[in-house]
Amino acid sequence: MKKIIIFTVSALLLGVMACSKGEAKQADIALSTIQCGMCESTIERGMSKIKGITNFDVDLKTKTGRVNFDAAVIDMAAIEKAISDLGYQANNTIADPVAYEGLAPCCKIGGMSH
Ligand SMILES: [Cu+2]
Repeated sequence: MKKIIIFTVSALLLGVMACSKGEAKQADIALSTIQCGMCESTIERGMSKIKGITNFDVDLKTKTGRVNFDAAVIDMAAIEKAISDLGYQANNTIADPVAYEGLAPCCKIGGMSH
């Protein structure tokens, strides 16, 4: 009887741990339209509010975003959509046109050359 209880408790604990741990994944996303440091902070700040994203690092030089996320909560399509909603292209997901229009002039394509 005692053995069964211990087994049950440890199985429950394992289940809880698996749930809170989720499915940690990392991916690189091409952010081909970012222009400046403001884009970088817009994306990093915006992505920090998205559920399931644990970290988002933008590298302006390589125009790449490295995302750490919980695959049990969010998938790549939703992540790309969230970036698009901020006004930026993510891999092959083009920027939401309304969000793009709302960006500061320096953050639009070719912005740094003005
Ligand atoms: Cu910018």
